[in-house]
Amino acid sequence: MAARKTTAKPNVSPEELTKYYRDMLLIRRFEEKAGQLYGMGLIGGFCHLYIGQEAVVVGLEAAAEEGDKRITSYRDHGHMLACGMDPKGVMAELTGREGGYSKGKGGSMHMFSREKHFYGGHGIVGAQVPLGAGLAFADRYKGNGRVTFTYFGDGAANQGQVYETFNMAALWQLPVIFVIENNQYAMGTAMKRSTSTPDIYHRGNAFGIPGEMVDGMDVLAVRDAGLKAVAHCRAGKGPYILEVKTYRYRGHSMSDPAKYRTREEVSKMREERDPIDHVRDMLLQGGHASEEDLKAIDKAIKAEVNASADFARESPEPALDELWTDIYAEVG
Ligand SMILES: Cc1ncc(C[n+]2csc(CCOP(=O)(O)OP(=O)(O)O)c2C)c(N)n1
Ligand SMILES: [Mg+2]
Repeated sequence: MAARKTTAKPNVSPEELTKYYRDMLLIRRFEEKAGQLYGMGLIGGFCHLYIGQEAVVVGLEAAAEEGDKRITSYRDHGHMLACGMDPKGVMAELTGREGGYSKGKGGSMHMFSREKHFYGGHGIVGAQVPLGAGLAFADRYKGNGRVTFTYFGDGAANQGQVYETFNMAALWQLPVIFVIENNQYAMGTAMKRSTSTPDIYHRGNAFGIPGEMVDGMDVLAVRDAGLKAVAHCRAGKGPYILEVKTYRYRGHSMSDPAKYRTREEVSKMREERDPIDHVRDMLLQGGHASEEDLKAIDKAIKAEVNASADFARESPEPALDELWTDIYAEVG
């Protein structure tokens, strides 16, 4: 794949580049494995894969600091892995096992980690947007300098609650980055059939929230935009919008008939814009890694992903009395 203009002279160390490569590849291989386990009947219910969109979370995590928060929709496995949650716990949750992050009771769309400041995993489209502003409100109240990354899709961007949230976030100058993961489809509906303008990064104009468009297939472009947004929030200037243009290679969920786009459209993206191939080319062309080095990384990641699948399969299903636990928070 040809090198892209945006990163012709990248401001990145070989170590950072290798880390982004590794982190994106972990998500890709993990998701492929999840797809396989789903096909084998080991994962029930909904399962929305993130394949193709890896540069978005890896780029933004590179802009985050310890203590920053993240919250997203149901297409959430990539976000969990990128913020350092354990692949074993994620895979075990996908398969509904006791060793999962929600003890096997949440599944793909409902996992959380206080330790990693990951606040879900939300199945209702747009629901995480006001929650993300609430997390940022708490941080603003405490004055702790933390930022919340609130991710949602192009489809969710047409929801009314998003604009109520924009208003409050701007009014109270909340340290929240609204990340619109524009993968160009909302289930089977192409953006041009649902959305009045081709770009949505300016939707904050009416509220005085700055926004910008980012190439979501380029991890460095995402990281740089993330750093700018984070600096804006930490300086107390209020919310920021990043519309990150990306693409999902797989269906909306595992039960997607995929009749709304051509195979050619998907393969063109895969061949010409793949975010992992892009970094791979940069590593090789820059002389920072050899084919053997990259093979070794791939091998180690496959082993890690296989270990997560083995852990998931060996972990028991939750005991029946777990039905009554973790329903209400303990007070006091
Ligand atoms: C309130 C609500 N309406 C409808 C749905 C069904 N639904 C699930 S995902 C989805 C599309 C959302 O698309 P987008 O926001 O672009 O996110 P993507 O799946 O592309 O990541 C819809 C309509 C839902 N879960 N919640
Ligand atoms: Mg979408």
